[in-house]
Amino acid sequence: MTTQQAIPCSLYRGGTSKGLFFLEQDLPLDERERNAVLLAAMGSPDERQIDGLGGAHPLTSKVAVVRKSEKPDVDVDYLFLQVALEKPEVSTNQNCGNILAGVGPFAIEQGLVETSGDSTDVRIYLDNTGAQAVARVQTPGNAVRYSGTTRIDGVPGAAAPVSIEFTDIEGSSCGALLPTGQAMENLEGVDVTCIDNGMPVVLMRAVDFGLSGYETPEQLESDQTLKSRLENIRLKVGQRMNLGDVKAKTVPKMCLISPAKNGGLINTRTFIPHRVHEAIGVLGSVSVATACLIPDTLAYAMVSGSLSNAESVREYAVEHPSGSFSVEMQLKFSASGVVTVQRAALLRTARLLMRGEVMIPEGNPVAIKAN
Ligand code: NQM
Repeated sequence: MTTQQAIPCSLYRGGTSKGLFFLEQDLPLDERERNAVLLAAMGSPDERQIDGLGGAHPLTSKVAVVRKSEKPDVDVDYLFLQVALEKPEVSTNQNCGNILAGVGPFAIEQGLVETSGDSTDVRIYLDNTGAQAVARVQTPGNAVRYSGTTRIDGVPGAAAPVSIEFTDIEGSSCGALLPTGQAMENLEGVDVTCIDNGMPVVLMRAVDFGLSGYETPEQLESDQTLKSRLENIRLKVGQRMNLGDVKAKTVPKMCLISPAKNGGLINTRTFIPHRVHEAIGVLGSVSVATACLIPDTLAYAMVSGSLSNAESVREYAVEHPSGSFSVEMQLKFSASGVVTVQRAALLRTARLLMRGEVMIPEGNPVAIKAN
């Protein structure tokens, strides 16, 4: 017996992130109460998250809430929540493609989706922005298979692939692919490209900050002058990207770009937005790769020459601190030179790490800000 509140949940690694997965029916309906439960489950606010299951980094302080969908041609609805570390804040203002990789396996394990042979396609509605994805999960013998030979940079070892395909993610948070209406502009004395192909991202040249672009996340995080310059730009550009006041928001992401070193398209270091990503987000890399294909962006100038105008499906590798991230994109070129991304697909892996109940202390305070 326990006097704590026990709530069923699963812990998954999804791509290069980790988070708690809940069925919507197991959480309070009231948003403030739900957020209070999630903060307690993670152990926030506390930078070490010592009294909860969070991993003391934004990439391991994530939550997925899943329910059976009532929408046509959709199996499940997925709401992503970012639980802050140092503040009592839970935010729903962004998608997360890494955590998305765990949604298909979770939906099957929880009986929300039936398996259909050796692999099962799970059609997922991303509640945060209204985007849609299809995740293909390995299900031989009607069970989710987690082991396999697929390797992704940023995760040791190999696992079963979860392939994910997105359609129609242009402007998912900002309303337009180039939300400021320009491919490049100068803000606070720095050239920037603002783009949203699934994730709002601001691209800047690393060299414009006196950096090579190949620094480690720790080196960048310890540079307070850099961080405050980036935050200053972020707060201004957030308004221009139709995101409103972004002070307490996790978007836009701030991405320093430099030429690729290992045969990829471009090299990146991404602030998400205050800590530096050990790799790069899924939709974040789709946005960066897309920027590389649009004439007049900062990224295009850095990669031009490596692209062709063929309307074909191609893999684009975005380099990051722990390797590279491959995005397969299908492009359409209009006569006037406008490029549209028709489809983006990529490979992740995911693994169920724990299934059980998370304990919420009695008298858990409800003093929460929801964004
Ligand atoms: O861009 C981190 C992650 C992400 C987001 C972040 C992500 C995406 O790696 O789709 O996956 O940018 O906050 O989990």
